[in-house]
Amino acid sequence: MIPTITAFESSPDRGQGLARDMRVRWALEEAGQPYEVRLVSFSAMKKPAHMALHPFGQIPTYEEGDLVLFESGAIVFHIAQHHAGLLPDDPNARARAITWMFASLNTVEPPIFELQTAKFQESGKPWTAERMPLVLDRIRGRLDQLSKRLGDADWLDGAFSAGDLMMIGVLLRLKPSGLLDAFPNLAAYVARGEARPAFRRAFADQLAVFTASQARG
Ligand code: GTB
Repeated sequence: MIPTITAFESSPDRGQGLARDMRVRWALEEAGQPYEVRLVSFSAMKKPAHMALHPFGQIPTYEEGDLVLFESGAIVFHIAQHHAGLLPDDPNARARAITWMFASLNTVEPPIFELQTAKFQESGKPWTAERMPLVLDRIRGRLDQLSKRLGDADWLDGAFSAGDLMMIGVLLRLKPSGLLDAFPNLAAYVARGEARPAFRRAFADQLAVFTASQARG
């Protein structure tokens, strides 16, 4: 059964691949799994039909027969469990790859999310300028730790896994900030992810949504 995912109808990042459907598209491409995309507007996301799929009225969602999932991490995990190529067979290596998935979402993404909040939701507040150095320092602290762990390895734990896919998906959100530039091994790690054919196909598909909507005007 071909799954259907949801993505933004008009991409606020102009197709840079920063929205979280990109992780799901990438995982499906790595798995060689065809999929369909249903585009949703911001208002449709909050209507009952979409809220029935996603309790928080967001993208991405994933529908496959009777199964409906939300949360990019859970969706990528589901794909990785059911298709070869994203999780190692060895039980311990598999558990470590899953650990990296959680680390990306629970430990690395939160300070990065704070930056997005400070920039976009709190930009006009009188305390934003004072808060920003703290937000940036917390991100740099996490990047420093991650950079030391990665060292000169290609991937976080042996072969490329869903742990890398999620971690790179999270780090990509920092690209516009330039913060990764201070950590050349992390910048190279992200670039290695972006160079994967599956990433490139996923990126092209989500970019096409933006270019099509731009052409329509
Ligand atoms: N924890 C959930 C997950 O991992 O799936 C979070 C899902 C989420 O934040 N979805 C966002 C959404 O639907 C899109 S990805 N937002 C609409 C809403 O909440 O009403 C976040 C995002 C949005 C836009 C950009 N951008 O344009 O740069 C980047 C990331």
